[in-house]
Amino acid sequence: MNLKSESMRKIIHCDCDCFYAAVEMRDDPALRGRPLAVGGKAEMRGVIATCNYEARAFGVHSAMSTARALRLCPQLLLLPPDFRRYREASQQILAIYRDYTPLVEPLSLDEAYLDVSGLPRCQGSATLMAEEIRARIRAEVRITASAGIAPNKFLAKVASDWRKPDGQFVVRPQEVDAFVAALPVGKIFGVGKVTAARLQKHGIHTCGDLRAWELTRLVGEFGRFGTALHQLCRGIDERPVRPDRLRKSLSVETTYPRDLPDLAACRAELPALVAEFRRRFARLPAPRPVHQAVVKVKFADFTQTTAECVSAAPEEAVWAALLDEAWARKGKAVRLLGVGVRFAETEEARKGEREGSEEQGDLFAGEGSHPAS
Ligand code: DCP
Ligand code: MG
Repeated sequence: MNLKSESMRKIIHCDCDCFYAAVEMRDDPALRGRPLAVGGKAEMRGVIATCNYEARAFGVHSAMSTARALRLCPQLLLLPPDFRRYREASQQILAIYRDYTPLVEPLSLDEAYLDVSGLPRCQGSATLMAEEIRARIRAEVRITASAGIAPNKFLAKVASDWRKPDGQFVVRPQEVDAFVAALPVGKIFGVGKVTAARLQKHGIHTCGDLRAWELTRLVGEFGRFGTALHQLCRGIDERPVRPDRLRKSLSVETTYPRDLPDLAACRAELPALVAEFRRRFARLPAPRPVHQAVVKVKFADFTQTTAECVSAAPEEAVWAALLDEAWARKGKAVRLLGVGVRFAETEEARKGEREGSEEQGDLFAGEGSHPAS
């Protein structure tokens, strides 16, 4: 670890507020002030992609079934997504970021990391730069964004949520330790509900609590992820902002609170995983050609296996066949299922690899994979 370089970096994480809904309200101001969601129809077993803050007051949120959202908020206005306009806004926002620094790493249509270390603008103040960037998004794209400013990606991303909507929050280097100590472990990327519950059983709620576990214990419990946990709970995250980062894969996975006893139970979970995969796919900052479909199965004994096949546009049936193949290797209860794709290798991706890319190695690891719950 290099504490000095850590404390010297200035990372901004920018995230637009209720992005799809904000674009809809911008383009039809009559929609403002009333609860609004973007998503699929309830009759089609649709899901909410996002909703404005008026709808959130009723408890509506992203990934909730539209049927449930309408029960919570019967007057909810539901619009179908229009990705053309969302992509256009996303491009405008990225151009604003790139006016500040070439070190911009988009995570999805409405989210990006910027490394603004050492820039002369705004007297070098990342706080002022974030203010200015947000003011420009408001003026030029006519939606609002929130920002987190911190010495690394992990903390910048957590911080951008702190003053949402239309706000920003700074974690200064000298504040990192106290800020992280108080964070619930669930705020660490890769710690889903199941892992958080497992830690909670040991009396561990916050990152501060987790520091009591030695590295060997964390690695014993969590494998390679244990090493990352050991650093993250101390607020250490050395991942660079990678402007050329091209993901090699996209996947979603779910760890089930109760093991799935047999193949039929696994099959029954597939539609939900595939639907979540498709939503995540739609949010990629840039469309990519698909090369392979992949299924991951982790059995109750924690052994895991993946099955894959070449496919340019996988349908559910393709993942279903892979699931059968992977499950048959052990033929027992399952704790985790994942579905995903690998993208076709492009010249750019090969170049990125030569330059030594970190954090995009495994299909089902790191920031790219999310619990689908
Ligand atoms: N999205 C989606 N399905 C999800 C989460 C998000 O389709 N489960 C889409 C819709 C969002 C966009 O991605 O508008 C950005 O996601 P965010 O998580 O940043 O959510 P919002 O920008 O909508 O809201 P917030 O103000 O909380 O950032
Ligand atoms: Mg957002």
